[in-house]
Amino acid sequence: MEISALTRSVVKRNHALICPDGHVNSVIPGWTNCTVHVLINEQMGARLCQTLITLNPESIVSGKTAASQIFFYVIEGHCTANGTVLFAGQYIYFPPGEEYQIVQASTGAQLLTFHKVYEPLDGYSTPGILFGDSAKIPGPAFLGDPALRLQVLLPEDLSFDMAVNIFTYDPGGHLPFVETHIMEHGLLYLQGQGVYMLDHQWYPVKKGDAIWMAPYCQQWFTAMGKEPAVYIYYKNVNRFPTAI
Ligand code: UGY
Ligand code: MN
Repeated sequence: MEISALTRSVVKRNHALICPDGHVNSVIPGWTNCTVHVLINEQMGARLCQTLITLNPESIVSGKTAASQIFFYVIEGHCTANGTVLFAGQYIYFPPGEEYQIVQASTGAQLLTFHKVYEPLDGYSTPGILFGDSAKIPGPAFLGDPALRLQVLLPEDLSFDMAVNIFTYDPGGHLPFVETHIMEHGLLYLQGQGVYMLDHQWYPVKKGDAIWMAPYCQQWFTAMGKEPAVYIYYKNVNRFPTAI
């Protein structure tokens, strides 16, 4: 029998692991007939928001982006976003001030969102709405290791202040060193399993788990099991690092 008083989820000062067993629904105005789990937000100390939305044919996810841009990624099933049909692995990015509407979803379709307040940059215009397909994004070896592949889903130009990447690790593949960096991450496992080291604590992780890493949360991962481990993650990029 499962013991309901146990979970792998933790919420710490500079990182969190949120596993599906702890999910509780939120009601979001404008997002109707769907189930929403807010996995990461500023209440934790984060400067991004990450949600997981489960849809059905009656679902409507609509609104207008305000200060924050929103990135939607289809994890499973299909839906129609601003008139374009999106299948698993496809995504749409909305900059601030844009109306979005997601309808006609398949039963059980799942969407991941990343939200970040947009920081304009002198000399660069705000990006436009962007559709993409992860199947068409190349996945070169990461730092020369063919066991790790990194796909970069958003253009790497300075008008963007956030990156969304998909990282694939063959079993046994691992980050080449413990990362210690200013950038923050929000992450969702799409496949497989492994062990994450966060701030010198070790966590077994698997498909469906979400992780928040604050700036300077030390991080390392190794993939285990019989299939590649895959996660999609957010990173703030391309802006001046300090107000000092
Ligand atoms: O982009 C990154 O910082 C990435 N290598 N971090 C991570 O996967 N934890
Ligand atoms: Mn990192």
